[in-house]
Amino acid sequence: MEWWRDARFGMFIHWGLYAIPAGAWDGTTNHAEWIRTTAEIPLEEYDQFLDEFNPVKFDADAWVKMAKDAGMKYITITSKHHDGFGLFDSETSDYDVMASPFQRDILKELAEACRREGIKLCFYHSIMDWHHPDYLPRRNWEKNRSVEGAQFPRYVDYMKAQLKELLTNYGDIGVLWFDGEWEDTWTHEQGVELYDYVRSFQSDIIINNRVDKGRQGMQGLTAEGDFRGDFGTPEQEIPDTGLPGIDWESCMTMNDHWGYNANDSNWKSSEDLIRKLADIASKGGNFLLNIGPKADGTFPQESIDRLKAIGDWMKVNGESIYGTEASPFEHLSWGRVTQKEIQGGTRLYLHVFDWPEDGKLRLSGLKNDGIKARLLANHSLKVNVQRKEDELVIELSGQSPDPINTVLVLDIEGEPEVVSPPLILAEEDRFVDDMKVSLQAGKFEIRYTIDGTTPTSASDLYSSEILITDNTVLKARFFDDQRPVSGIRTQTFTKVSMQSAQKLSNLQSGLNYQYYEGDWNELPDFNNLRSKKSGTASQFGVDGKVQEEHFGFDFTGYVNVPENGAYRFYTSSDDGSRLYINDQLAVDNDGLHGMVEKEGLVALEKGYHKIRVTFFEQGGGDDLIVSWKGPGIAKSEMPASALYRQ
Ligand code: FHN
Repeated sequence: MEWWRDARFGMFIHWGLYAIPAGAWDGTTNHAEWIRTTAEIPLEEYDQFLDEFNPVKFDADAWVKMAKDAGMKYITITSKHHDGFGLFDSETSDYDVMASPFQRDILKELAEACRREGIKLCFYHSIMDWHHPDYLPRRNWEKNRSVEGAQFPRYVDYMKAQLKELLTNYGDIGVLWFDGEWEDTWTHEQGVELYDYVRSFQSDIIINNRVDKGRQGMQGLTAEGDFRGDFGTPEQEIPDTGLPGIDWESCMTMNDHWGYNANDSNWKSSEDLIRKLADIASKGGNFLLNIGPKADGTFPQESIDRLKAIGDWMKVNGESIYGTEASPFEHLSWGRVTQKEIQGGTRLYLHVFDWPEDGKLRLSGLKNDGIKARLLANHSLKVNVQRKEDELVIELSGQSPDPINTVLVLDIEGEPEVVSPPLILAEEDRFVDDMKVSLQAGKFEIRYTIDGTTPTSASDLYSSEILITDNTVLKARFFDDQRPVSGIRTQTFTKVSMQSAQKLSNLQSGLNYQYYEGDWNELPDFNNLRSKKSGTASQFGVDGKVQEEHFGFDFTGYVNVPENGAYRFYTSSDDGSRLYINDQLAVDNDGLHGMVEKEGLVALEKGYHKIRVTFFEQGGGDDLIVSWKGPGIAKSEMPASALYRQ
């Protein structure tokens, strides 16, 4: 993994037949690499693109040079996306670039250009295949595409044969980036076997976690268990914090589409992309930034412009990204930090997004001495550093040299010794009667206040749980021999009034539900729709579904809460869901997404409260899990024993 961790920054390329329609079909323009499915194009109609694929302006050297000049160290290109079309010369298929007018092995040309430029070539390969007759399931709208004779194991053999070609005909491959692993026909056992199969051809190759079944939705990290995959794959998102001991790579589009969409003008700014790169590196992750080339083989100009701007920044500041590790600090208001070991100490790179107006950049909780500071871009411009209590105050004169991200270098002796503020450990930030709060013990004493004032050496010394009985602003700070050595942790606790329970009789266990069918991109108003069927269920979930996709549920009933208190409700769903308590929206988890969890807090009196959950599934995986947490209840799936209906 070393080259990959050092690289930190790569180019994703989504390219294939779908670049020809460029997102448009039958009057709609929001398609891209999924167009055969999202526009429900029958196979024979989609295959017309095979005869049109002729990217005469394709120039592998130009692509690789743009990636290299942008500071990218590897390229991950779609050898085959879900539509089944191969960008390479495959002996096992006639559905590849050699069957198109272009008749050149694109991946071969790219492999040679990468070798010339010292860029690692990586392949994205989709397990899901909407073209091969043996792949199952079919798309649910492909009513007239028979499954007669389809044998999934034979498809797996075909996929493995293509992977063998990719792993033996194109030289060293850095990463195999699998995708499309979410359908039920692909199993954990097959994932394990495929991981080992790939490694049998190139023992040093890195394989992402979508080879197996452990990837958790778009947040992309691998679930507990023996799932295969060398790194997690957050998609279109960046984890909130670093993830010690976990390798991960955030993949992201420059606009809203992976494959080329001629109508998509929602481009992220170069500033945003440069800051995202620093943010990701400051959390110890890699950034895989996507290009969707056009049908003629060129990159969109907007992509070229952004690659150039990122490259200009990387030429000056690349060392603050390459080979760095995650920040030793918690969230910083003004920017990010990356770090690298140097002779006798550590080099901290301070990525300053927001230049301090008063010229004083503050860095709290660093106990190390022997600090030397300078601008990365201008070695001669020394920077003065003062220590004020736990803070380092770095004096910056004049305007920011780079308003997007100016990098300062702080060289310190030894490893960084950072004292983050004490953790405030509380079940909730709202309570009904009272609540107990504890502070994380550490090697230093904790002084705290509950009136919102700054803790000093004269403030209360923390020794045991703090009882909160009214609205409170709690502030806590570490002290070493009367001297503050950390910043201040602040948390507000609010006293809330409970919703009254309902007096109910002749209840039965379980829930009522209405089941609907339709094609939605967000939760519809089920009250305005005619349901396909109604029923009862012991718990929330999708067991009552009739078809695999394009369906929804509207569950209603009562939840019996055992104690007065603040309850946190959660829905985890693919796709969207909402949860209401006593007809008030408590959790809004709407939208098209993988299994994503959202939550909400409600203060409730002991007894019965009305609960309603709405849910829809458009396509791909589907599931709905409703959980709760409250007085005496650890976070858990809401049990059938708590659910009632009239
Ligand atoms: O369905 C694909 C999508 O087309 C694209 O390839 C992204 C990029 O990783 N992955 C899947 C969606 O999660």
